[in-house]
Amino acid sequence: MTHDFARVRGRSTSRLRGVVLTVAAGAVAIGAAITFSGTADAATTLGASAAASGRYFGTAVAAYKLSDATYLGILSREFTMVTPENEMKWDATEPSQNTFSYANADRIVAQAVSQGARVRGHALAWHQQQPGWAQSLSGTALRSAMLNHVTQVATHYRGQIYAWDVVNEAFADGGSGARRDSNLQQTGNDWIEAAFRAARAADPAAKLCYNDYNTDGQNAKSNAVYAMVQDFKTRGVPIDCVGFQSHFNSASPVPSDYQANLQRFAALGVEVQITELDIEGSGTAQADSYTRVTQACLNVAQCAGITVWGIRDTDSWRASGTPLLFDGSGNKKAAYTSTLNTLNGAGTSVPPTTTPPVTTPPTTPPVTTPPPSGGACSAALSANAWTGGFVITVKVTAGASAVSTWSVALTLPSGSALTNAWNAQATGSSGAVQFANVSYNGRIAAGGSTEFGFQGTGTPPTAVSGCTASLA
Ligand code: 9MR
Repeated sequence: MTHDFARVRGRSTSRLRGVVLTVAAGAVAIGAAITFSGTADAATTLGASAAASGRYFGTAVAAYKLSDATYLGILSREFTMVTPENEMKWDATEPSQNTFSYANADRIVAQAVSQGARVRGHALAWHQQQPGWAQSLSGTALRSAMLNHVTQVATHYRGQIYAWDVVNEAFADGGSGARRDSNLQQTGNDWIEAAFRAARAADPAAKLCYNDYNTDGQNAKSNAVYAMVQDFKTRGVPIDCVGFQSHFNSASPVPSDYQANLQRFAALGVEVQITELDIEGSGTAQADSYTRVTQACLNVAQCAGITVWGIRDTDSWRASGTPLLFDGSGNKKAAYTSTLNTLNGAGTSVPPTTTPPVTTPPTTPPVTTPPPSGGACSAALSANAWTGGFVITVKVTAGASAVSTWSVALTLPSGSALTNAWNAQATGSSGAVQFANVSYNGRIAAGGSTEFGFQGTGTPPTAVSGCTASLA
């Protein structure tokens, strides 16, 4: 486990519970009808059962529901992590520029503290739920406003947040693997890393997450997020965790490679968190899906915990799909029981429900091009490839003199196509393509370097054909 559970409530008793449960499960496995007194207590809440394996179990919370006794009762009994459902979003916390409004979010944080739970902050930068004044900004004014927002809000909650969703839902749906077009994206492709850096500076103790939906299995969108996280890790951009929202229904069921996808992200050196779980349905089918998700988290050492997106079905943003663990009256559903039972198997050798092979793409060693004529710059390429697609990272290094602009050329194999590039302006999408610097990364100090990347379909290029630059 790489994450810090020091603040988990009842940590030492949780460990004891884990031991007792392991014994109990062993007894069951050999068919002995033995009841261990005391084990029932360990197994009766989601939070305590998750804590037995060092994990949390959380829920989204709405401030206006804290006066509902049934709601508050379940919240304080069951959950060890709390996410404000809307109260920490930009429109809620900064309704007018530079005027901050924290009352509702503060109430949720106070409730979390009073019940010994931790808080996931959600969300600092997002294309949705922006205040009107931000929606009307663009360019540098919007970039500055966004960074100021990140700084102010993360500073207000410094030391009180387990993990921040620093950036939410920044990638497009579908097969493009591209960034979502948004006002924030149009301030420059590096807006995400700028937000992460600002958040780290404001609250160094909070884990910083990227959070998204439709990234729960391996697909073009999750591959693009994967490439971004890998790039951030390579370049030292502060990122600690990836949130998988996990909103499921019959049209978008739990993917067969859910666990494998969590695992490949974990292998990048980030914590993985299930951040907004809800599964439409009822009865056994719904219960089984909750079991699969819960077991997947338990099977991935770096999966720190699960948060469901609300308490009762009637609290859900899509209440008609009855996607949660408690019914509208606050009764435990079959999905609750299956989730709890699965958590209580933690520490035993329960086999994963679905373990397709982990298809973490191999990283090819960097291929360095011969020094270009004039020696102004050189470029080294590394590829992550999978069947039908690839992500390339290119490191551009200045020669003995500083450069002010640069351009890298390469040829894509026949049948391959460029779909998306970052930190560079691409010309061409098949065959010979060129990548020129963007405004902020043209200048490279003598001997220094910068990186850009691109994604494509087909087979990856294996070499750069040239790097040219103008001297500064
Ligand atoms: O549950 C939230 C709902 O109350 C809001 O009206 C909605 C506004 O966009 O946001 C919902 O929460 C979203 C979360 O912040 C990000 N991922 C998707 C969630 C469901 O839409």
